[in-house]
Amino acid sequence: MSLAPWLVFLASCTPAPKESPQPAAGTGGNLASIMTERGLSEADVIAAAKTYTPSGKLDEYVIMASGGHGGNLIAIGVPSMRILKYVAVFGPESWQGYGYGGLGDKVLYEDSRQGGKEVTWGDVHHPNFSETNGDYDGEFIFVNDKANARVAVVDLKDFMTKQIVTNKLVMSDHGGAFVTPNTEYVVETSQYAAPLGGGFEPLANYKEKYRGAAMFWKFDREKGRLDESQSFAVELPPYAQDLADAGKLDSYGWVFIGSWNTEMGAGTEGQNKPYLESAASQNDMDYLHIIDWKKAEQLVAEGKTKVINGVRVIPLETAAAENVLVLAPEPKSPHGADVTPDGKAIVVGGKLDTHATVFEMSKIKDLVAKGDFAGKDAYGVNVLDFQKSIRGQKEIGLGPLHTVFDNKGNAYTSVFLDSTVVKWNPSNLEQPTEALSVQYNIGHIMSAEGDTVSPDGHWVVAMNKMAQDRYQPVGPLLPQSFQLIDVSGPQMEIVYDLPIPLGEPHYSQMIKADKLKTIQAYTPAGTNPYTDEVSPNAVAAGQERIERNGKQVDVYMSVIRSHFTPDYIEVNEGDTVTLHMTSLEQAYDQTHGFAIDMYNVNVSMEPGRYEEVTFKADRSGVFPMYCTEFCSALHLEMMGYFLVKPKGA
Ligand code: CUK
Ligand code: CUA
Repeated sequence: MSLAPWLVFLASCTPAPKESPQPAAGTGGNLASIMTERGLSEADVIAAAKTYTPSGKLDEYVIMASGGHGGNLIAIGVPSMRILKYVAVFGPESWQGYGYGGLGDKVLYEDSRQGGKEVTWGDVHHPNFSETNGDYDGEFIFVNDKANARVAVVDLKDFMTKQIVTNKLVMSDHGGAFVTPNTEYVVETSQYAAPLGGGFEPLANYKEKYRGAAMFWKFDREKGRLDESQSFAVELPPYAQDLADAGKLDSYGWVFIGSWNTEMGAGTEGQNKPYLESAASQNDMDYLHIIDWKKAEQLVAEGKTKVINGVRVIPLETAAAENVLVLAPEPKSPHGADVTPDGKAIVVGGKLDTHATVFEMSKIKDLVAKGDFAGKDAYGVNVLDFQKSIRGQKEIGLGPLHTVFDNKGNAYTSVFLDSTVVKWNPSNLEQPTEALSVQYNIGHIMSAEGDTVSPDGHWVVAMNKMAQDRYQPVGPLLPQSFQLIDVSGPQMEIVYDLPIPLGEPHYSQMIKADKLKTIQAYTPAGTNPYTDEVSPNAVAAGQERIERNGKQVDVYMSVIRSHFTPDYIEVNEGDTVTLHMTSLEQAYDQTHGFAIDMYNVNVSMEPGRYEEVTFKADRSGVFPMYCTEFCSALHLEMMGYFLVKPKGA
């Protein structure tokens, strides 16, 4: 990238001398004096020039980052690193009016963890864009909830959560939500083993009764929803499956999942046994799980499944016998399993090993086809020979976790204990590595279009767990920290630090912004964002009304600058009230909100949107209802009254 000559000139100026006639502090204007005042180096100014995005200019990329145990997603522009939106997914969010009485409640609460426990949060780990031919297509993004084994579908035409499905087999997941190259499936694999389908088993029965599972959620692109009835699972041993990735190109049809507890440590069990932590770290090798999902599909079609909680499951014995599941030893308590863009290799980072291990897909396929196995595990699953399965190993540093790729054949591995990003070449393991220090303790790493068959290069993001001296302190709970790294030059350079003031973002993906085709309004007015159809209960101007049927009161309301019609609703205590609200706006950015004070009712009314709120008028009194978005000069006047007559009045 070439800098404007004036900037190169100014940036390379030595600090202005004291007696300089240049403006003094606070009077602005001159780059050299600003650099002096603020103590900026030339490199700082170049970093600023690479990332600063003037008012009115748009970013080239958009990151969708997990909000961790905040339960949401974060949209961030690149290179500016400006936060664009939090997308509510697994928890209520009042700005978006999600979880406060509107239609979104059905998505959020209806399928919230079965078994009678209402769950109002999630732990988002891995967002994945929908793909077409192995490339992000910008239509949807999927995320998993590690805490409650759920997967959500977010529609990128309006950045709204449209569906949440609950995994009915397992209690927690981690290897999700990964998509196959044409989004045939959204893959969700378990983490902590438990009896499949729920139910009680003592820990002493861990090996016999506890299991993991790889869930293949069928994606119906037409409907934009996961189709539970077409989904299936593969039963897995209780090895604490970890990160997963779907094969592409040469490895299309396969899924890879790491694991870290092949020891099957189950904690102290209240006796004199080691903690799970140390029990799970005994073996030098754990197992990379290699699943042939094309073959799994066949077995499902042939009915070679058992049904648990309504889910078709390929039993472990069948998966083992048919080589739907094959294992390869991987060192040691590994974390990431990342498929290279050409699909020819799988890079595994061993948390307790100093290497990245590169598995070779052609070798794995050959060995499986020839039935050349080194042995079987305790469940009869075929195990490949380690040396025969790999391309090689690369010394990376202490605690390699995740690996991403650029457009020049390079890999970038996050190294947790060393706090570095290490650049290396998975096709040429002799090539020396290059390390960049990051601040601090990097977890995931991400690159521009990095999980596609054709990464873009230029940008890598270090997603750091710790940030103790990077930002103004805000109490003992600190933000996490994203560092934007320019990898376009000969050396990696950190060009921006972004604090993430939410739960711990585990993974993220970065998409070319022009792939996103968002709508400006719901058209025509009265469109239900969850069905994409005009609601039969939407109203045009002049059709607004209140209908009473016994104790049911239906209010057909329109919303437009700067009034609700009707703006006065009177009901009796004990009535059930349903508000059918139609925004009659079509102008971009003309959003209203609708709230009823003291009734915990709050929805967002983007242009053209239909909303519906049903609640019981169980408290008598006078309750103002008002617009929560500053929508016009008469925004404050956009209000009305909800009156509830006390019983017997
Ligand atoms: S995990 Cu968090 S740093 Cu859930 Cu992908 Cu590796
Ligand atoms: Cu409508 Cu404020």
